[in-house]
Amino acid sequence: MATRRSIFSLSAIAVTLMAASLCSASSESAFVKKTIASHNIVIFSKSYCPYCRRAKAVFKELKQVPYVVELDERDDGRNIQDALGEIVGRRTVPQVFINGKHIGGSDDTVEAYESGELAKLLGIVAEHKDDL
Ligand SMILES: N[C@@H](CCC(=O)N[C@@H](CS)C(=O)NCC(=O)O)C(=O)O
Repeated sequence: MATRRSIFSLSAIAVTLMAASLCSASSESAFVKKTIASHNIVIFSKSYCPYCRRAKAVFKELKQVPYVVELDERDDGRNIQDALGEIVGRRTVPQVFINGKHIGGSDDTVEAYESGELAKLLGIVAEHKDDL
């Protein structure tokens, strides 16, 4: 009898943990989607990452202020990175979005800057392009 009760309790705990983990996964995914929808320029970044610094430099050059989510400075950063990875199909940072459109990582952002695509997406005129 006691064994059956223990099995029941363990099953209940397992179900609760699974539900909590599913809930948390969907809340991080909702955070990523809401952030992308609420800001013109979003960079999911890590504060120490040189590729992220390069992506930020692009927007500084264009005199634009991105909304930056520093994943390494948040307790839920790892889960957000997982959710972001599911959405864009990549696990690296930075990941850059403009007006809801996924631009990609640092290399993609620099390429889009150099081709003039970024300025076009932002509706601005880029005077001259520095090497970044
Ligand atoms: N080619 C990529 C390189 C990005 C990259 O390697 N980023 C590193 C951080 S500097 C990364 O995401 N490493 C895995 C991690 O931090 O989880 C780009 O242009 O964005």
